[in-house]
Amino acid sequence: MRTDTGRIVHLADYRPTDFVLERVDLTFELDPTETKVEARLIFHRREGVDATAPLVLDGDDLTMTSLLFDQIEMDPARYTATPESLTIRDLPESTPFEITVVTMINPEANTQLMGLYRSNGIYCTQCEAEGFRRITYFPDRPDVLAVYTINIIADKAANPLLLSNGNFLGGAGFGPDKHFAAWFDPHPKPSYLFALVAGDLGVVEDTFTTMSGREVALKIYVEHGKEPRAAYAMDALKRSMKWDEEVFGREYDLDIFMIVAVSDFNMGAMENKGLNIFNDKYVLADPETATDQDYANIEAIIAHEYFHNWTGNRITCRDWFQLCLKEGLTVYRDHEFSADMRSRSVKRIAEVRHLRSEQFPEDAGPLAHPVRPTKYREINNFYTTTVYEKGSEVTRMIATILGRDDFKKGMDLYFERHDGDAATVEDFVKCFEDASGKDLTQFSLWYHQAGTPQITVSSTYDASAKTLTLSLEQMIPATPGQSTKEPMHIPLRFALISENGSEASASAIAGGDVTSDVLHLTQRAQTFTFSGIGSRPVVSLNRGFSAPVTLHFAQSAEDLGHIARHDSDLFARWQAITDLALPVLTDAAKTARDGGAVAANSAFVDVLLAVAADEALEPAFRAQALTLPSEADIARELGGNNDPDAIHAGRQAVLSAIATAGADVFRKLHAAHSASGPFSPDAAGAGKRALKNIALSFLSIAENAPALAADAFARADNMTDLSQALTILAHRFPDAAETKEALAAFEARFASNALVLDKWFTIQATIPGAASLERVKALMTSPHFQPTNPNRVRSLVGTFAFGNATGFNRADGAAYQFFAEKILAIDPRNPQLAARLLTAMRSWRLLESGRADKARAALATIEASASLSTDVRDIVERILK
Ligand code: 0A1
Ligand code: ZN
Repeated sequence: MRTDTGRIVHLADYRPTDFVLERVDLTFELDPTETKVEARLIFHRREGVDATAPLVLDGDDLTMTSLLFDQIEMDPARYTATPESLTIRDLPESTPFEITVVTMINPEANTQLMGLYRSNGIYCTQCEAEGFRRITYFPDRPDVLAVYTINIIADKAANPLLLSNGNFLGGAGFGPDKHFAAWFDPHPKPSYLFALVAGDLGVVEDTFTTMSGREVALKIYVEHGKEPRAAYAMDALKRSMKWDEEVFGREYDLDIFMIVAVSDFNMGAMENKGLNIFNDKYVLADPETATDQDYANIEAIIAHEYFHNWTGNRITCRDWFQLCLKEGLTVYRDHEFSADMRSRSVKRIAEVRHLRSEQFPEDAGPLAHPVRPTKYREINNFYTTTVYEKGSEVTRMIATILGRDDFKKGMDLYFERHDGDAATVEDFVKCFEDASGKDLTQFSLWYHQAGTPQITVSSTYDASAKTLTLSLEQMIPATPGQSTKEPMHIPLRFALISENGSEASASAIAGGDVTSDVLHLTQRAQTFTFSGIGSRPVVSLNRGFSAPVTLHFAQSAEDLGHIARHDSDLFARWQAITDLALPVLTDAAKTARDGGAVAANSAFVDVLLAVAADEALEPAFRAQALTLPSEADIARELGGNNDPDAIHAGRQAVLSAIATAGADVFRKLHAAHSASGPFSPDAAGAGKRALKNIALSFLSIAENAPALAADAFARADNMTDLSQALTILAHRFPDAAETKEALAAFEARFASNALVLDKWFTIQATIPGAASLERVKALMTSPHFQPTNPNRVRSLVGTFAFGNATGFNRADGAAYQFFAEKILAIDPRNPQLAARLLTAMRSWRLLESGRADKARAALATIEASASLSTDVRDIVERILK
């Protein structure tokens, strides 16, 4: 484990390497505990670099067994090798030279899952961000691009499959029991895109013919017997390849594209050139074992990793500060892909829910950082929703400001100008400026200023002058290291909706820049005047969530109801429903806290039920509308001194009021969508199931009995319906006999399917209430729980900490202490996993003081540990600061 050195990396210190790497030849002799890695590296000194400058290579926990210089053993006086670096002196001034380094590594003992490790008997690698240096000494940074040749030698019976990046060169037997394979990747790449896989796996094969007529072999490798569950991933891959050609003009560039699913993986998946490695959770699906959400995730992540081939691999990042250059852009691309494959508005609603529940709290708390940070202590901690999701929103805003055509021109220019480069955010933005002629200087603040902009809006209508004025003021909150902020360029899509629902057209505008339906807020305070407005319109602002901001716009319930019923932008309709719901829910939380009886506002309930019953609206949208803001949303809205029990109780009371008032509507919806035809994982089928299941949830509340959900559980013919029914049973009726039976039946039926049992862990870990801590502790002793597998840990401990506000924040602080113990136990084994889990405590300051004190004490326990990883130390210190 890398323990903390306190070293901080600054963007301002960037400079190119002293030596240019020309070629990389690696030979792996695989062995579970003693793998030999021979690296032959050809370098030359960069022009202008001091002739005495040594070559310094990165390492992490390495043991070197030999070092040759131009094929001859090197004089030990000329080098210094430590586990963390190899420094070589007295090197030629300008001629190329070859270094041959041999290191010995132990894949079996690699529990961090960085570098070369073994997962269920499969050798695999994870090199982003700094895992390659755990394999061999190397200039392990993204601006060092080279062409790689890879030789793999391994026991033939145990490892019939030997894979690496690029195209297959050939293979043969090697001694009595071994064989070897050689791979060559003609595309220069940084070390973080290196991959190797060896083992015994099943394969699903297909082909794709690219737009220029080349046939590409597609292979998805999974554990034997799981091949049928990879069919959807293959379908998603082919659709991704086609979409990237049609929408971005990007063609695949090798003869083969491979995906390998492994069961131990720290993140979702990895875009290694030509050889993506996936967390098996994001590959395997069939109706019996995967929910609609699983299918949607698989589609999105397969697309995301594939799209990286251009945005990330062909054009990579100069340094890790530029991470959003590949991640924000690639998330934007996968969002657009999913929007094209599914319902655009429903997809947008889901994106915004995710952004608000994950990124907004990050941006408002101690871990806030700019989309393009300027310093880090541990790069692994910067794979954040800010870099990914806010980074995507920033790209989306460029598209909004430029318009479709100029955005496309800018993207084309980026691919043309920077193919083969390790580029920067500035390079990216410049392409859009050059393509459109627009100045994006002010806009670029989105990359540099952290914090979610808060916009206060007011509107006045003057009937005699026929004018509407909109006054807006922006405030960007202070964030760690940034106390003052400059006004940003915020593009707000809008419409003025007249009484009959049509969109009013404004004849003249004063006060600022408005281009078609986008209002450009660029000053701290700005007033826009629209003239020629015959009657008072309702303002629909930030349509489609054109900017990732929070609006404070005191619109009347009538106006919000008008938008909820009439806006042609479905996202805006959903937003209006949310805006109606939030005050009802915050009032309910306050009332519950004071011990009063909660009464849900009937105007809100009427709007909600009208939307639910509106057959003109797609089922998936109606299901989204009926999914009230979460407890975390309510906590955020309340802003501080929060009592999770009161928030939960208030929300439950509002749900009950809706369930009672809408019982007839829900009964009809449930019946109408229950007749199941053949299962299809597409968006239409998923939408119907979502609406049916939310209706079932309200009906179960109205009836206050488990019978309906138990019946649904018994009749379910797919995992979405089954897991939804089980969730209703467990969360609503945790002590009912029906629930116990269903949990036991589920466990028995899926006892051999770890991914499905993760759902069983999650459903139980998120049962509200103080008793859940004991439940989680008991589940950790279950034979299904594997403490070394990240998916298992996340599905039990992670969902408890992130998704069970009442259980995790129980008033006596016992769950915080339990959590601190778990973090300290996981850290030495897998620091990345521990650090990510720990971010669940980032919003502790928003809790009421009793809980906040207990949370701080638990965090202090972690901080006091003498041997923390850099990952955990970085997070705990920032959270406590
Ligand atoms: N680049 C991957 C995410 C990823 C990052 C780090 C990893 O290991 C520490 C693994 C994967 C993506 O965006 O999909
Ligand atoms: Zn990515």
